[in-house]
Formats: sequence, C-alpha cells, structure tokens
Amino acid sequence: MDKTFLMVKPDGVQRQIIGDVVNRFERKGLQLVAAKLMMVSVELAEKHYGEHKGKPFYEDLLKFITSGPVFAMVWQGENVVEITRKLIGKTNPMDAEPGTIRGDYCLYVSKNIIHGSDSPESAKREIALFFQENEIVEYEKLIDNWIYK
Ligand code: YYY
Ligand code: MG
Repeated sequence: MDKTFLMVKPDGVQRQIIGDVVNRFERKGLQLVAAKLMMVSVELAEKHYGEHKGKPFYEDLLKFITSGPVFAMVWQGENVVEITRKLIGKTNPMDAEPGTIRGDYCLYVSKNIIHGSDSPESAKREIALFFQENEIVEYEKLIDNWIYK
C-alpha cells in the first residue's frame, strides 16, 4: 500500500486542531500507521525543507517549523499522496478551496497548519527522516473491504 508523510505544524498544534486534522483523514478511509508529537531540530528542518534552501521564505520557514511541537504522522492507502494533497488544499490558504484543511483553518501561507508529501518519492524520503522503520505499525484494517473495490 502507498504511504505518505503528514505533519501538523506548530500553528496547528497550538490551535488544538490535531484531532480535527486526524479526523479528516480517518473519515476519508485512510489508515494511520505511525504518529508522534515531537520537536523538530534545526538539522532535521534543514533536511526536510532542503528543496527550499535559498528561497526568500526559507529562514522564516526553519524558524517556524522549529518553534514548537509538531504532530508527525504516516498515513497509508491507495494513491494516498495525491488524495491527502487534495484534502490539504493549495499551499497558500488564499487559494485553498473551502472544504480543504488549509481552506477551512488558516489565512496565511507561512502559517498553513499542515505539511503533506508532494510525491511518492518525497513521501519515502520524509518518512525516513522522521520515523524509524520499527515505528511504522503494519496492521490489517478490517473495514477495508467496505472502502476499497
Ligand atoms: O508543499 P507545500 O507545503 O504545499 O508548499 P511548498 O511549496 O513545498 O512550501 C513549503 C512551505 O513553505 C509552505 O507550506 C509554506 C512555506 N512557504 C512560505 O512561507 N511562503 C511561500 N511563498 C511559499 C511557501
Ligand atoms: Mg512541499
């Protein structure tokens, strides 16, 4: 099954919407296979956001993501990367449709609540950055027969 890395950012944790975010993916039918509340070190932040190094928002992004606890998760399901990016909405909350997480919960691009991997390759890379292999819990989700073909 496909996996992706999702993370409630420090603004989402402070605003106490971890539960709402988790609920959106659960009710869609996706499967949670790992989760933890943690601080992101500067070193980890630099690795995670390496693709943005040199961009005007990079330094502020590092400061923000290391400023408080995040809720890091791995979710599983067919086409989970594409589906979760859709549920999350556009990067800038001004462009994010109502009904998406960013469309419903935030106003400003640098405080956009949640991270989601943008491709299966980045999902693999980001999962490995944040989780040990033995932290990913493989288990059978018994209602999958009622969710998948
Ligand atoms: O993948 P996604 O989070 O939707 O956007 P990215 O283009 O990868 O940017 C990562 C992160 O950087 C974004 O979620 C907010 C922040 N950011 C910003 O503060 N200002 C921008 N103009 C673009 C991105
Ligand atoms: Mg991105």
